[in-house]
Amino acid sequence: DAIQADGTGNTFHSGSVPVGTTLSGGTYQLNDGARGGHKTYDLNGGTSGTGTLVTNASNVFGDGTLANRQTTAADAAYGAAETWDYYKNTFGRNGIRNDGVAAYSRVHYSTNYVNAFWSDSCFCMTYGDGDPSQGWTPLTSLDVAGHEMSHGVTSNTAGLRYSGESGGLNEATSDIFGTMVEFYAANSNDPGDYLIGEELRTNGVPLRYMDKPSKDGSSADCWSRRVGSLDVHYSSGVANHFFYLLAVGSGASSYGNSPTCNGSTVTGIGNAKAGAIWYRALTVYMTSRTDYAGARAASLSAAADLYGSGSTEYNTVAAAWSAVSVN
Ligand code: ASN
Ligand code: ZN
Ligand code: CA
Repeated sequence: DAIQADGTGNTFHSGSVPVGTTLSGGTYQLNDGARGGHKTYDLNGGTSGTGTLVTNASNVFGDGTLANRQTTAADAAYGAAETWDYYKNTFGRNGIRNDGVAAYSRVHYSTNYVNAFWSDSCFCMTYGDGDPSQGWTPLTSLDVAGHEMSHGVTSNTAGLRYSGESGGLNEATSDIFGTMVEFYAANSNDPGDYLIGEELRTNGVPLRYMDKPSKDGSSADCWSRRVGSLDVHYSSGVANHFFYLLAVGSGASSYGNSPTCNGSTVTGIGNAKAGAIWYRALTVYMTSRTDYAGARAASLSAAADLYGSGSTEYNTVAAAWSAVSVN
């Protein structure tokens, strides 16, 4: 019979961490029975199917180096577990569909693949190994795992369409909750920040910046009528900037410097309240066609429900949207 056996993962990005495993027929599997039975598979360079379930004779997966192909599998398993726990322990959400059923993860997708993605059709997450010759490490950091799994949550709640302004809101939701997962995990090798993918490049340059999204050279800091014509990973900047201002505020901090678009000053209300407002806005008020004006209305409704209309939290939501030119 299969029994639960908490294992150890020696990851690439997050050091030595616990991973949920199952002992079956004398072999340990990367199969997390405590979190819906989340399994991690090795695609071994393939691009379809599940490849092989990651198993080992001992209950230790990976050695922290890329010479051991179970190392990135441990990263993926850990990221999925922290994301599951974040949603469960913060919002009482029992998995991506809130039905207790796990997704699964696939690592070693294709060759030199510099991306990761969520798929609704397989109900799974997939990670490339990056491209060492271009300075990219495997795409299995905590914030990326949280980002991809959160695409599943968005898909099963608001269903934000992946183009135009709703597409930017979809992407921002993944950056926001990927970041909340990174803070939740409190991993000393990959501590919380408001950068996306800061672990991925050997030169340390992140994919995106929530404090001032335009630092990446392409993302929007402020809403304008043309924002919906940008790639969704750039129109997300407006909502990422909103969230940063709501959580941290506009002043310079150890996390960055976040100038507002209207010259105002915003005092942050912290990650816990900002995250709760965004989660309620996403799961109760947003729909597939919600745009930036609709996101302002949705998050104000959420803040009113949680903290009261006219509360400091409610007023900060209004001020943070105005500070990114969503009026
Ligand atoms: N990693 C990307 C994302 O999750 C993949 C994509 O472009 N959809 O946004
Ligand atoms: Zn995304
Ligand atoms: Ca990060």
